[in-house]
Amino acid sequence: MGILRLAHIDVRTPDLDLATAYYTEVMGLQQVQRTNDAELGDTVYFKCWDEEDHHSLRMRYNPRTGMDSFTFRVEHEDDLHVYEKKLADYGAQVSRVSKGEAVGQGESIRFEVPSGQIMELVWDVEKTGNILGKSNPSPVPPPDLPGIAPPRMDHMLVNAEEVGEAARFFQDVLGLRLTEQVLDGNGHQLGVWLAGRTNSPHDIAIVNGPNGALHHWAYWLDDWDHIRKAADTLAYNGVQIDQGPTRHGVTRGNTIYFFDPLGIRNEVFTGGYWVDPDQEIITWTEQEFGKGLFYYENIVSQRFLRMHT
Ligand code: M3P
Ligand code: FE
Repeated sequence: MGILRLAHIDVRTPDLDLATAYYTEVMGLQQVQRTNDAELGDTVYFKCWDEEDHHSLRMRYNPRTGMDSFTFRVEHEDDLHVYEKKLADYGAQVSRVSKGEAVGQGESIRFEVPSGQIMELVWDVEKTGNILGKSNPSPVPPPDLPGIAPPRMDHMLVNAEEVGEAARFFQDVLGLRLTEQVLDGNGHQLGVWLAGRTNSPHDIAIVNGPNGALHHWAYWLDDWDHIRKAADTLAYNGVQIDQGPTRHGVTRGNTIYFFDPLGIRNEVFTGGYWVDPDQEIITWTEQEFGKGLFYYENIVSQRFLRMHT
């Protein structure tokens, strides 16, 4: 049993048309569906070209930018019962979302993580397939896809006032594996990187900051050259770049951070190392965290740490 991977992120934006133009034309995502129901209001679902699930991003109109929730997929249908019990034992309030209540997924469980974000676990996701199909698929997408066009979403980062408490929850209750951590001089965790069943260095990271906040989510690109091309696409379209293109010391990944037109931080990410389940944890000290964040620049940028959604 266990947590497989990040499934989708659900956010609010004060200009859904502008956001949709950016996420389709500049980021190069596929728009899956636009709905307007009584509960959610005007809502757009997006996915990347190589993703199999119905969507990986839900954006709905709301005057206040923010994250509604984030969802991870579990390995087996029965895992939801096991997690429901584990979460109740931990003291979390767990609610069931029934099939039919959310677009693209069946039954799920919802709860608040110790750092205040709303999280869902789901097994039953609607599999709509990638754009290549399963019959003699081409190995590459059509060359004329607009924008950056990442093949898939990779990871997300949330903030926590008590990183240690949040990390213990994700490890002990949800069973994610710690791959890297940043410790202050007293041995307290300032940041943690956690993996599900993937072999990537992180599916979610948690860094010190206000409870409930979303710092960014990241899309995977296949290599450094695609990161360079993404920087060209971003600059050409007048997108505000936050950091990069550069390399992380933590995860070793190549990266660019930038803001969508309504101020949500996005990242494109590649590289990183292959993580085996028995890999020993890598620890960074607070003094070396500048290199951990941005290896070439060796800076702890205040905008980078303080700005969040
Ligand atoms: C990443 C990553 C912070 C560190 C961010 C690191 C916000 O986004 O992908 O490893 O301190
Ligand atoms: Fe990241």
